[in-house]
Amino acid sequence: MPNNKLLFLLGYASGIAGAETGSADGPYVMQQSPHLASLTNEGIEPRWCAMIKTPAQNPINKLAIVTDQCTQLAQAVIPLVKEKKMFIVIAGDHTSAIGTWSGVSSAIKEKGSIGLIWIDAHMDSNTPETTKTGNLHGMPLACLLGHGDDSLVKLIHQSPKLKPEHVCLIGVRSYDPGEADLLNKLNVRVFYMEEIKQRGLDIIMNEAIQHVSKNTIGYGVSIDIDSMDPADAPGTGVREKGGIAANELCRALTKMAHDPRLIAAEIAEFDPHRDHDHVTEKWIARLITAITIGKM
Ligand SMILES: [Mn+2]
Repeated sequence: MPNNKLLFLLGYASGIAGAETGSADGPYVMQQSPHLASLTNEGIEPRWCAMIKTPAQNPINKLAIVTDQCTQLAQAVIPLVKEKKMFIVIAGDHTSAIGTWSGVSSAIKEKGSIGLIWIDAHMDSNTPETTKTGNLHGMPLACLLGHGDDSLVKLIHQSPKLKPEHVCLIGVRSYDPGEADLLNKLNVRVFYMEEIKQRGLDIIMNEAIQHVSKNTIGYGVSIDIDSMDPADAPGTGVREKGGIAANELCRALTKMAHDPRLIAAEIAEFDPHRDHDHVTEKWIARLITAITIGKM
């Protein structure tokens, strides 16, 4: 349809940075999804422009592989940002964020800083010093803030990619003490799940958008599937009870659809092997509709 809004999609088919590797298949399932294809009826024309894959050989050096994947993703993102094309990254493990937002910050760095809303059950702000599992998918936000392995922190250009005052987290309900200390020390705004239950996601999202728009030239949103309640969206690796209702998240995201400050979005940690009856897959299509055209 000629009047449809063109939406560029990039897949990050990696699961090696998590405890389980099933999320590597998430982008492929979305690429084939009839629910995603049916967005053309809603006025969205999805166009896949990249699919970054983990090399098939035995992943002996995960850090080197993640660095390589994220470099490829960042390089795919840069021209889209420069041409002001709206895009969404579909991942895979959440290390995608290091590639996505390093690319965005590199593309706009002469003009100013970017803001980022991180919607997640976790903080993803561990460092090699504070992590209990060693899994890199628990570290991407720390890397973007300038803390972590050098190859990820300095990906594409010198760190940090994000200033702490331009970042906020929404939906946090499970975290390690070390990562909470880091975010506290950096004075990053965290909207914990309790605050969302008390005040409502609608108000929180308005505040979050204001927060990340202050002194930035635009903002992005990185959504971990585990931010949603696992009763609604079970298709993810590290489920945490008591999350955001999927329809509430959709409603809140519609605020971004007509906001010229929104640069890009990312949806990570979809594990199709843990999904039931394609329910999470359907929610992802609805999240995309909400962000792209502001419809529920
Ligand atoms: Mn995450």
